[in-house]
Amino acid sequence: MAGGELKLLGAWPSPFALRVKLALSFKGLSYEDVEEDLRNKSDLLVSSNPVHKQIPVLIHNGKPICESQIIVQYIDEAFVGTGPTLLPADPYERAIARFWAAYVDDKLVASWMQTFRGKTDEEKAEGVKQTLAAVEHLEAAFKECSKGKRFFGGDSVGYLDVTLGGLVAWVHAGEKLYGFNPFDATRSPLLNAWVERFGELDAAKAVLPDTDRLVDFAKMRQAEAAAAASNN
Ligand SMILES: N[C@@H](CCC(=O)N[C@@H](CS)C(=O)NCC(=O)O)C(=O)O
Repeated sequence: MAGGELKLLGAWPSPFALRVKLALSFKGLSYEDVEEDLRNKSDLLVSSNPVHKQIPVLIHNGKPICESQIIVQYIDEAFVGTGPTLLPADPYERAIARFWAAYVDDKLVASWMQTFRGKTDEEKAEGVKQTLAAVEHLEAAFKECSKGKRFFGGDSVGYLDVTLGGLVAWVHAGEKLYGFNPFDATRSPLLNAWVERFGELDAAKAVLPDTDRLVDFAKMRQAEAAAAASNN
């Protein structure tokens, strides 16, 4: 069912909400952008995603869709003919793109978060190790999927570009905050160049938040966590 009303329940720093915003931006779809307060979730969010109560949720003509990767796939399928197609047309290539998209969340995001949030230096160091192992696989995946072209999707942005694209602003913020860029030019030259190339696209620039704003947000959250810990 193409067309109709689109409403996105999100939170501006969320890489998962950014993923959905990127898909909508590349497709050229307009939508109502609803900023959720995750400490005081709206009734609409809770009733739209009663299982996880998480953002992002896309509401299309009153019907909610949850989970960022599923939302991006839905957008691609429900708005065929509007903007570029994100998922590969070939079923095998589509399966490969979905495999790597799942890998991004299961391995890269999970271990990268541990580098920020690990409770001890050992936990953080293990996070760095696992992140770099995931990046090594993703560097090879870029080579395989892009076939020597500019994006995972080939000449233009595809599903994996959008999936990983939600993290691009955090790559820059994380580097500023902790001096750690998982996609550094020595270990992963293809992904390092891809991060820059992706961030330069107009449809991405329209959506990705400013690095300094993310840095300030992360520092504020760290200060709150430190204050809470010292009160316990
Ligand atoms: N697997 C989910 C992850 C979504 C997620 O982690 N959302 C976070 C914000 S980044 C959230 O809503 N957190 C609030 C909570 O868990 O209570 C997706 O891909 O959409």
